[in-house]
Amino acid sequence: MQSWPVPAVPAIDVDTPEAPSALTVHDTATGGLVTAGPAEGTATMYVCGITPYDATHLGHANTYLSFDLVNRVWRDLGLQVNYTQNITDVDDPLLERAARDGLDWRDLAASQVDLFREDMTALQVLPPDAYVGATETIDLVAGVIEKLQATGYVYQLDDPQYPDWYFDVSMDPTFMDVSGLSDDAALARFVEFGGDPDRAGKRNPMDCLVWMQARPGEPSWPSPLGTGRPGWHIECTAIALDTLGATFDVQAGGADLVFPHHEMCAAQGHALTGAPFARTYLHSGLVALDGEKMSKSKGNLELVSRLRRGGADPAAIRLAMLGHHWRENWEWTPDQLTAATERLAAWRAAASLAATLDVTALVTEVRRAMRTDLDAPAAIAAIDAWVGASLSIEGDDAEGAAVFTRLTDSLLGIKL
Ligand code: 5CA
Ligand code: ZN
Repeated sequence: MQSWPVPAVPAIDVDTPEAPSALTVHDTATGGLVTAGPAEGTATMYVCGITPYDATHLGHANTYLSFDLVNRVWRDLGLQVNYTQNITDVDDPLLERAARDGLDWRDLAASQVDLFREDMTALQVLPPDAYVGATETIDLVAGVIEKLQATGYVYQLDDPQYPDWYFDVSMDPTFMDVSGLSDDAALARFVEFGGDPDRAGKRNPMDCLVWMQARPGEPSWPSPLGTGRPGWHIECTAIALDTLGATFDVQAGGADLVFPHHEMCAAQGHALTGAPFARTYLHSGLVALDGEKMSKSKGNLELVSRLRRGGADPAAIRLAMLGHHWRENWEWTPDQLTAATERLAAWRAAASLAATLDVTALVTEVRRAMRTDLDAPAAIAAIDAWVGASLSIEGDDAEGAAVFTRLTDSLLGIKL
């Protein structure tokens, strides 16, 4: 596991009895707002991490920023947070890219993970408590598959060349509870994400691969299932259960992961423990560029690192992304960075005032917005109004600027 120390987040230190006393968020499985996290103690969250074959684009950054808001709202509510993120550091796209570019797949992964961590640090995204690579958990995953084999949930294909192992989706009654998709829609997405519905010998078309026997020239590890490597979904299932236990609070990722990834994780997790996998499933909106979802495979990317190299203040990049509600699909345009840079300058001017307008009402409004489905655009609007007024009217709150600085740092991750 990689060490990634979590920096201190300042307490806002203001009582706001009128703000909601818990976080409610939009849950994919129920399709409505639910309370996420316990009333006290430790909240637990698993966010699906990167496949490190190319640099962090604004779509990835926006997804980790969205769930950073969950982390920050929980902390502001006085909860401890136990947060896990994986690294899919062995998978087809990574191996294909390394082969294409004549690189060792391990070196490619390590360099992209370093760049991701730099970008996240610059953007003030709080790191996970456990940051776990798939290649570090081969034995753990093989053990989980053996457990599923013992209870009949996984089976070995009768294929003389590649007798791979599959999870039988028809065995788990909770399969499809996360996405609620129709069979046709689910099948189309299954294929889009590399599924193999027509492979001979499968019990059900949508059964997913859990252990792939070694292919020539590809990395593999010895295990009781044969020498090979784990499938994608079972990795996240195993790492989440190992680090957070059964029925943790939140599983999260971009909206592209609802099906099949999170559906499979949930069914496998339920099959393993008999309990719900996560209580709540959160999916952030997808970021587009030039009219299409930003994606490494299509190459229509704007990179956090490129914007930073071009002189953008990372706080302004973050503020530009926060201008979109976390569930919105949106398209990146450079003028958003210009507007965010101006907004940041105004906020910084207010943060250096000797006296401001009363800040307590603003703290209440920002907490209310963030605790109600992570409504960062509403929080920003409230701040803009307060900043505008404080800059034009003489206020008498001598503590206002200091509290305001702690408020934006703590809840929005914007350091003034
Ligand atoms: N390693 C898997 C998850 S286990 C994976 O999906 N990796 S990824 O590198 O492709 O994506 C990392 C995260 O960024 C995922 O949560 C994914 O949903 C999200 N993501 C990818 N593209 C976009 C996009 N254009 N907009 C928003 N989020 C995106
Ligand atoms: Zn995942």
